[in-house]
Amino acid sequence: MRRILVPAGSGLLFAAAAVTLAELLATAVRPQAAPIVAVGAAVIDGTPTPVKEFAVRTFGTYDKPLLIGVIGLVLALLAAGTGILARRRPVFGLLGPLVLGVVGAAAALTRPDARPPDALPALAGAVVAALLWRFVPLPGRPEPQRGTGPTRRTLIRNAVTVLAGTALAGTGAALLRRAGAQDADRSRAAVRLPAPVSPAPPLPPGTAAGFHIRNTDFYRVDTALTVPRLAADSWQLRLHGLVDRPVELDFAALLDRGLIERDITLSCVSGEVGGPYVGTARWLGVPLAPLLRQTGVRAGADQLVARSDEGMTIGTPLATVLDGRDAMLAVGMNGEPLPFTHGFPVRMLTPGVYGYAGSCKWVVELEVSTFAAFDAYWVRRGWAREAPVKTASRIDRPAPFARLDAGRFTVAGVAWAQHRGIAAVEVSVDGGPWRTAELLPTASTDTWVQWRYAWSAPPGGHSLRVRATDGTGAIQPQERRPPFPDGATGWHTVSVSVT
Ligand SMILES: Nc1nc2c(c(=O)[nH]1)N[C@H]1C(S)=C(S)[C@@H](COP(=O)(O)O)O[C@H]1N2
Ligand SMILES: [Mo]
Repeated sequence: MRRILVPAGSGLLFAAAAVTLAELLATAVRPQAAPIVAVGAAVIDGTPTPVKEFAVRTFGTYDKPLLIGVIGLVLALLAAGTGILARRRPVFGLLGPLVLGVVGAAAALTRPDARPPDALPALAGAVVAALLWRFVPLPGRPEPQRGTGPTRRTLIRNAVTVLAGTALAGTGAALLRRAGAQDADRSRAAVRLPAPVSPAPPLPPGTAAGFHIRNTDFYRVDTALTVPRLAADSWQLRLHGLVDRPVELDFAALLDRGLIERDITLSCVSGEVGGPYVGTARWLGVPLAPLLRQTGVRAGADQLVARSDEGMTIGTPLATVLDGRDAMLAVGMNGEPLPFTHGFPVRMLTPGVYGYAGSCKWVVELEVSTFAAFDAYWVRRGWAREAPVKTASRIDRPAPFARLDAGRFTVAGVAWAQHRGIAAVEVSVDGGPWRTAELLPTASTDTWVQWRYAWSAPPGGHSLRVRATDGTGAIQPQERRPPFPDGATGWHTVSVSVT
């Protein structure tokens, strides 16, 4: 047993030293170059979309910590195995770290916006692990000849030294990372957003609670394994491509252009019928269309490609951005600077288009391009190039399988068809005739509409079903279709029992 456990432990110790060193170096190079995170991001990228959806569905927001945990576990098993193998075949002590280092470096280099130095942390970690293994004997190491090897005492002292060095490097990495985060926190705390030159119209009287979703409750969907923490003071936006006058803007210059304030509902194409990936906030931002026009968009361009700091690409039809809707570079959300999770310091926002095709968070680059020349991240994975939001409606009250008392009950929910607006919502009980629900007032076609329906609930099991009609008069389609490739359709149905 000891002949297995001791070399396995040494393998783990070398791996811990290598990964910790790589973490420390990554704080200098850039956080996405840390090997475990880089491998995680590469796994996310390479995972077929249905598997990704399954993971999100099954594990919710825990999908990413879980992925990191699994990668850590696999690495630990490989390291322990290498330690055991290396006891008999010393060459494994060199090969193991180098192979793992190359995997980590390759993962870092396949990040969309990778630069050569991104390979350094993983490679340096691997080289150091191999050197340690070669020159710093730990317990469990093969002895060249009986009796000539270092004493047990030396071996243990070596192990303790490597462990202490690892702890030191780990502490250093944690402190540096914290300093970086504090920098971003400080920058966000220092942001003073000017008052809008064009404020949002006041909410019409009669809007119910829950119209705006609090920032902490707002759904979050992105591929970022670690939330990017950019500082506003060093943020820059590059607007280039098929334009006559490319520009670069910093945060102050962006704010100087004047802000509009709008209530806009954002929704995710991966939302299931009745699902939670939709929310409304009061956004503050710089209108995008005038900025684009000033740069002189060239004839033939039909796509605006947004790139984020961590390498996401999101393509939006130029015609959509320029058609007069309130497409913006948003800097504020519900009265505060954007939260880091929602794109601080700047995100794009395109009302009427699913998030993956119009609302790039942590945006640092806008490229005027063509659909023929470039496929954005999700388009390469089979999702639709253009993604106008489909008309949808949801029953929020009663909850599925609720038990209700017989008598009067107010059925309530939301419906959305951003930029077309909602003209009507109807409710059907037990497949009976459609009855018109009451729509609470709204100020814009870009937001969801709250609705309610007074139901006299008779005892028994019942199903409630909702459908909406959008501003063009089109009824929400009944056919149940999954989110892939351009958004789910179908009527939300809720079963309840009344006693
Ligand atoms: N940089 C970046 N922006 C992104 C994404 C992403 O993964 N990375 N996801 C998009 C998707 S799929 C959606 S639905 C919205 C969600 O925005 P929220 O997280 O602020 O609700 O952001 C979009 N912008
Ligand atoms: Mo999304």
